Amino acid sequence: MHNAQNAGYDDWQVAAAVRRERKQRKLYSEEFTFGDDDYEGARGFSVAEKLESPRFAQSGMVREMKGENLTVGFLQQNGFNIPLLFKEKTGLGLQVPTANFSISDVRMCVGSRRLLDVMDVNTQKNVEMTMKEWEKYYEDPSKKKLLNVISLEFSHTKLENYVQSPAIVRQIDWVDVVWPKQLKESQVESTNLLNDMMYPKVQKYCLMSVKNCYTDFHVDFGGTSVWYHILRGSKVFWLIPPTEKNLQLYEKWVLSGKQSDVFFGDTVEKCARVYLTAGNTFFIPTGWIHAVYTPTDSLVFGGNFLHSFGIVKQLKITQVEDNTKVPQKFRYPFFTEMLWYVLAKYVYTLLGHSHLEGEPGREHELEGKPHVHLTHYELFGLKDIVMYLYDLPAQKKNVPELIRDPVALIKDVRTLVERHCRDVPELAVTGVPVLHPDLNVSNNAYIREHYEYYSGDGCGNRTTDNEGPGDEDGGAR
Ligand SMILES: O=C(O)CCC(=O)C(=O)O
Ligand SMILES: [Fe+2]
Repeated sequence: MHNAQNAGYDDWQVAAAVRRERKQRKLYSEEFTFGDDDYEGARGFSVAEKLESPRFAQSGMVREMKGENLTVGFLQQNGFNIPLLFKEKTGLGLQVPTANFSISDVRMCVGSRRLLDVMDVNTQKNVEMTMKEWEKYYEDPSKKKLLNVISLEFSHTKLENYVQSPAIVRQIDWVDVVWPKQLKESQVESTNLLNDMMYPKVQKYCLMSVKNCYTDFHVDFGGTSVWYHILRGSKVFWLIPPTEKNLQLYEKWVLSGKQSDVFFGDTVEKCARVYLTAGNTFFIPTGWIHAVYTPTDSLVFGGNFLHSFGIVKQLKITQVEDNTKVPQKFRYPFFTEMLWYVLAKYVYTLLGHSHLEGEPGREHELEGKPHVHLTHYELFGLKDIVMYLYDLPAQKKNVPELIRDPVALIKDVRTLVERHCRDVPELAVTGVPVLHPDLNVSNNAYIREHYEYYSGDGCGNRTTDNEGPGDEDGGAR
């Protein structure tokens, strides 16, 4: 789930991606002094030493909580700024398979021929292999390389039936609350080919790591927050808060191309180690810089999400990705389109005006309803989105086809911000999210007509059967 993922690009992008990657490689780690197959000595620091060093034995950087206390109300009150650790999954509304779930089970669920982006731990670069080859590697007692699978997104495979993300994530994830539902439902492809992607397909990952894997410091793409559940094995995280200073240092470190010589944790004031074991669930907020070590063979389920309590940082991280020239294929898919949908959904919810093609307004529903207060996270976030979109060059504004009139939408957001600028933070703590998934109805005859061909099998036959009359009724709300 770190940003060496989401491989998948169409033909016209390939050449550019290869060019960028070559450049990138130069930037990231000057040509390798050791053969690619040597994994001893290629690094200028010892992970073993970093695992021991008292320098990273800092406390207070993680908050331990009980599942039942991670609520929308908690986020409205506190935002989501520090990593959260849940020793047990009780109360999180999280569902995972039983602990005996094997790599072979994963293969049966996603298919032997599924292509995986596998990280070569030594080079921190991706190689491709099939699930079948991966299982063979995993079972091989005399491994010659250290390989790590951290970007197997398994939505739309059988595996998705065994994993339900934590309830809080489903309540705030922009994919669930603002992305047009019908578009998401038209997704059939289970790989992460951008060409076939109908929504940001980053919600469900299966991570399979063998003992001694190491993932170097990074920020998850798009400034996404992460949930991360250890089904089996254990993990060690080094965590660094995304202060202005640290993000600046991070950019410098990435651009220096000296990552394999310099342990980034050594260059910042505060960097803390956290040990996670089987049964633990970890939440990493927007922008936190982290590295991960795997002490024992591990199976982890996790997911990435954008949300309304971290908007300002999310945009800041996008800036960091621009500055460090992270290629498109390693970034949050449809990040900019998502911002438009976020604006449209706040306007729809609070002003009642619809800006989406085919969606009726709900002004009448709002008549006589009490004023809804926004948290400062949301209010400042919305202002920041408007500025961000305004500053983008025209060819990068990526207004979704479904947004009828982006200029009118921005105007409405300005009205909204004016109406809410005196909102009282205490009154914004209601326990109910302003953007409610139930308001994200797929009313949408327009989407159906225009995107129908995406949900076919390529022969003009529809292959999804989850668009029953129930869904269409939803549109009449
Ligand atoms: O578990 C790992 O090795 C890396 C996890 C992580 O930070 C990621 O996938 O983004
Ligand atoms: Fe990560």
